[in-house]
Amino acid sequence: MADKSRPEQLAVFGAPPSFDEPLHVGRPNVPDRARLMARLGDALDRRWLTNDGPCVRELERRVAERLQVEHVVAVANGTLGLALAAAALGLRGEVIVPALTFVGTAHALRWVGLRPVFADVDPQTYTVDPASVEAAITPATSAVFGVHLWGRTCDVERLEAVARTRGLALGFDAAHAFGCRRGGRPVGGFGDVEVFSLHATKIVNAFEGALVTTDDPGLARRLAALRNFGFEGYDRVGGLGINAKMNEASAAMALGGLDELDALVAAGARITACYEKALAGVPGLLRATRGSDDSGNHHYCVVEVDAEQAGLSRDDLLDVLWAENIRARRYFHPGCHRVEPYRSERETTLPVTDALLDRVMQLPAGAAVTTGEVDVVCAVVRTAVAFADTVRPHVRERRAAGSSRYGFPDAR
Ligand code: T4K
Repeated sequence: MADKSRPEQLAVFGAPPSFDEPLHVGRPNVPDRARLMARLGDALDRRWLTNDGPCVRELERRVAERLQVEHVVAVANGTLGLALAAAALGLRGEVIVPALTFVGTAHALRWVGLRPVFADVDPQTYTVDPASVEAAITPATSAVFGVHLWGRTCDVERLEAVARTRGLALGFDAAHAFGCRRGGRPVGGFGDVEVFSLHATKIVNAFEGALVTTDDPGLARRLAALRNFGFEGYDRVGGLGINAKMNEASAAMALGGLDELDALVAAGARITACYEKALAGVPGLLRATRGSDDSGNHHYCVVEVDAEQAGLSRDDLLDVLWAENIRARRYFHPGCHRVEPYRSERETTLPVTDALLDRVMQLPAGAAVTTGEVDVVCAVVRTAVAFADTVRPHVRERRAAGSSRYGFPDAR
């Protein structure tokens, strides 16, 4: 491991970068290849490649068992999963969501003609604040969709109480929360419906894919029809649908991830522990706490940078990391309420969300990262903060001159 203990050893000052190849935050977990190839081979032999095939059915059955939920409907991706969930619930008008989420949460609702209304989040858990949700309810509101951001579960109990008393549907974007539990219960059975993304960057991935979970048989039936052009049987189209089916290759990939889920969580926990140890005591670098009833999947490492205490802003630190080829990300900047089409539609002020969006940064984490790589990331962070007075003017000068590498066009 290259020595990065002095500022002149940092790549931002011209030293060689820590990594020759980019170290990404979303490096996919790749399951056992032999088993994956065997499953793919079986699918090819069967000549049944999509349309509710055996791998999809096995995935749905096994996930239902694991998550202790009655129905699982596999679909092509999380965005379509959210859109179909909203359509199957028969939502109208406004749906309250946090703005601190991937833009896909809001876009999904918009594609089915709904208006996302943004609520603020809790500064400790980063999930939607039930009090802010209540304040955003209008006569046009039909539902609340919480987001279990970075595997931190929403305040499900308070949101359920709000939904019940105000007569609203309740869904969860559980894109980040496969394998997470709240109060001992697996995420998947909360609210009316939950949607897990199986995008390549998620703990279990299907290349692209998603799972919609519910205990409501009617909802599950509508979801199954919606994902397949509205077909309710041969030649029987019961209504509007779309093609949101999961194919067999995707399901085979997801089954491989599911086989390994416990090991992935355990490996991710080792990475989390490594970050916690190596970053403890670095001034201005905060890790949000987690409630004792909330157990995560250890797929994400998110830190908040307090610029005053660290002597560097989050963006300063990102420039230092990117120069090292460490592709940390400022998810989910600038926030859904500050991107089109939502920005032009209504002025939304969300003090906690806005403050977090200036401070948070996602570091490479999860089972696909090694503890050796984490040691390097942390060494760079520690040196940057320890020599903040030297680093800060330098990176800011580079940024002003347009030489920041963060998000540069050929980032891959
Ligand atoms: N709700 C939430 C809360 C979500 O986070 C997402 C998806 C959704 C809903 C929608 O679910 P899906 O419809 O996607 O199933 C990426 C993903 O495309 C997106 O799926 C994901 N969230 C989001 C958090 O990340 P970008 O625009 O940041 O992608 P990109 O290309 O910059 O890649 C992200 C990082 O992963 C990079 O560091 C590169 C790395 N990467 C990516 C891929 C695809 C790899 O190392 N290997 C890969 O194969 O959106």
